[in-house]
Amino acid sequence: MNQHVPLRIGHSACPHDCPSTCALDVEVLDGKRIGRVRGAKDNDYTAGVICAKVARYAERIHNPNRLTQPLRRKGEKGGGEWAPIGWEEALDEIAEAFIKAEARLGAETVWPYYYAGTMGLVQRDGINRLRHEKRYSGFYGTICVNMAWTGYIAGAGRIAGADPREMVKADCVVLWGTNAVATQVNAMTHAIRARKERGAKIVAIDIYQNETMKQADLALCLKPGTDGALACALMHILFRDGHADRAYLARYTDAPAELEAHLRAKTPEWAAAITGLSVAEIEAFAKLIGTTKRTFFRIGYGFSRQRNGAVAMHAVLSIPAVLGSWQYEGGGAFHSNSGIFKLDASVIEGEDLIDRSVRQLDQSRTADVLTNDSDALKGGPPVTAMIIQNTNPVSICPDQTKVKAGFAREDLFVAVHEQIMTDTAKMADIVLPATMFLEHDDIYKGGGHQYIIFGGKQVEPPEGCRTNHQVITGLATRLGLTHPGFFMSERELIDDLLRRSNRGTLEELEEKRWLDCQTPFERAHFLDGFGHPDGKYHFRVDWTKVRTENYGTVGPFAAMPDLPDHWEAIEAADARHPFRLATSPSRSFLNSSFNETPGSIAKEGRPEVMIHPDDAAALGIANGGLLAMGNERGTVRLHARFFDGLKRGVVISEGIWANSAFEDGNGINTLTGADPVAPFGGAAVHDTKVWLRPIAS
Ligand SMILES: Nc1nc2c(c(=O)[nH]1)N[C@H]1C(S)=C(S)[C@@H](COP(=O)(O)OP(=O)(O)OC[C@H]3O[C@@H](n4cnc5c(=O)[nH]c(N)nc54)[C@H](O)[C@@H]3O)O[C@H]1N2
Ligand SMILES: Nc1nc2c(c(=O)[nH]1)N[C@H]1C(S)=C(S)[C@@H](COP(=O)(O)OP(=O)(O)OC[C@H]3O[C@@H](n4cnc5c(=O)[nH]c(N)nc54)[C@H](O)[C@@H]3O)O[C@H]1N2
Ligand code: SF4
Ligand SMILES: [Mo]
Repeated sequence: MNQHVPLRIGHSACPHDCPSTCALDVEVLDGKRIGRVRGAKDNDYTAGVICAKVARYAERIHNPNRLTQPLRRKGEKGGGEWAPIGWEEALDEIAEAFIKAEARLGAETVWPYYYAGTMGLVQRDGINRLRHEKRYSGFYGTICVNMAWTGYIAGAGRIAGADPREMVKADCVVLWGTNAVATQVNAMTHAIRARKERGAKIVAIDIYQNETMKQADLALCLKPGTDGALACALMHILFRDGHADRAYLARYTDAPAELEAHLRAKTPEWAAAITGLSVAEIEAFAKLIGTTKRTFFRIGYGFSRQRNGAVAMHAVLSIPAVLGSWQYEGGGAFHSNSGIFKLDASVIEGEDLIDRSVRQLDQSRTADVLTNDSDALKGGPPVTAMIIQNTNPVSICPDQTKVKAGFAREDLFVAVHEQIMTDTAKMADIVLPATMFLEHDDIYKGGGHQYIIFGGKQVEPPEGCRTNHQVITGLATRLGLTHPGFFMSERELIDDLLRRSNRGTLEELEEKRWLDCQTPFERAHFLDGFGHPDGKYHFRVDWTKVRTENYGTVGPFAAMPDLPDHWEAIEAADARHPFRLATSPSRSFLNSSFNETPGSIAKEGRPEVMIHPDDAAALGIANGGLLAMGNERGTVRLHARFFDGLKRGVVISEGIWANSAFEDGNGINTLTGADPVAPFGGAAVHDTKVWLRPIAS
């Protein structure tokens, strides 16, 4: 192999579904191969630091297992037998299948299905242009952010917050329900700088002693699904001890007196019983934030993946409002910056063609949609044709047994455009090989920061791979579509997006590499008003009105608390299912991505479940022993790992392994539920009751 003398350093952005969206410097070895990938030093958010799995991206992009040839299924679905076919033939067959399905059952029987395997706006969202022009069923993408964003908007009115770089000016950084060391390493970079430079305290709140908790000065390990209780007790203490900022509350919030009265019963003793924390732990945390004006709440997604997640998010976000932390540089909260960019992607997405009467099918309920549940189908026709890009539902969607049954339906035609032979690609009728990000052009916006970054093509793809845009335009031509976006190149679409958004041109962006879209301090800290019409932070919530775009009304609205609270809606353990399972992220995989790369597999080992040694002893489970873990949805077989950094009755299985990595082919999502989460849908992947049983070897 060519010994790593880079021809040049190429510039890009990490396309993966990670809040960090790192600015990258890539060693380009020749026209086809890359060497090391590094974080851009001159980007002040990335600050030269990226995760190990992307640093060794060469092993993913040059993986011998990459798909490079369109394939047609031979034999039964999922049987693993394929015939190579040409690209033109493959696209012809997909277009024909779509036309036939539509003729039989109407356009809504076709479901273009995509998610955030790439976060590039052109390659990820271009599929919407196809579906809008054809009036195919819409994709209501709920699996990741729905509960979190609903809870955040309920309080703050929009998805934005303090400049994430301000964390270095904080005197206390609270990492709430995010395993930042694994899932967004840059948040850690900035938090640790605050500790080094200002002696800031780092607090982490999670349900096990993960790598982030180990780095914290104060690590609070609570029971899953009890964050709302902790938040209420903290606010109770802040009012009790005179640390609530009454002047701020009067000016910037809707119902401070009501909140204070409501919190009177939410004592530390009350919360200790619910959370499993000690009263002393709760008091110590409250004292720290009560006496530290510059407290920065970095609020993650993890704790929102519970059936009470939206309520919990709102309760947690209410703490900085009680403290008035928003007034200070280095204070306030940050969850996501999705609300600040205001990019006009109307051409990429074909927005001029949107027909709002077309049904939206809920991603989190894929199991029900594909097994013809009439509620999930909204009374419309079954789904009988799909094209899938950038997602791996047979692995990552809840209620996997049903998902598999859906994909096995003989009357369902599925085309999967993928980089590798995933669990989903295995179930396809046609498989199309996809480019990776360094092989195509795209534009990215930060979730965890405020930059727009251009990611230009650096190397030629393997012969046979095509971009998402090429596939979508290839289908559009065959379907006779006319939207101008189908006749533009990727670069033209990016340039158009920038110009429409008053963000300059592609040429300018290419030269600058990134654009800082940070809003001014006053706005980022909501000092010019929160995002509601009255400009106030809302402690009082009418959950029916939180989201205007809502395709999955679930409720139960009447049961949801209208002030910050602990809501008992989780899947509580019971006599038959004495454990609560969370499927927390692994450091070396990114959802199901990288679970195919040798370096990541070596680091993660094998599918395991972490269990408290005392629980294991009571069940006769040996360390490393094979066990069955199950509930009414199904059973998985994996190995036990003793771990005393979690509460008894809680078990953790890190990472989304390929289904084939499990002893019986059932992946971890066999156990998780596809029931829609309140109030507008989503997947409670960390909220699952299970039983465990040793398997004699
Ligand atoms: N290495 C790696 N990085 C990733 C990902 C990955 O899979 N691996 N996934 C990417 C994606 S798509 C996303 S959305 C982000 C998500 O990143 P995060 O915001 O970090 O969210 P999660 O990964 O869901 O979970 C974070 C933590 O929440 C904990 N948790 C679970 N239930 C509770 C609870 O009830 N209360 C509290 N306090 N904590 C709880 C979990 O144990 C976990 O440690 O990360 C992205 N980055
Ligand atoms: N049990 C459990 N389940 C979970 C979670 C959990 O924590 N626990 N997390 C949930 C969350 S937060 C999320 S966001 C989802 C994520 O679920 P997915 O979106 O399915 O996950 P990814 O692994 O990020 O990406 C899927 C695929 O996109 C492909 N891909 C990447 N780039 C491109 C491209 O340019 N073109 C094409 N055609 N394909 C591409 C990759 O090869 C990969 O196989 O999983 C959810 N499911
Ligand atoms: S996966 Fe996240 S941390 Fe790793 S390089 Fe990509 S954006 Fe950065
Ligand atoms: Mo996600």
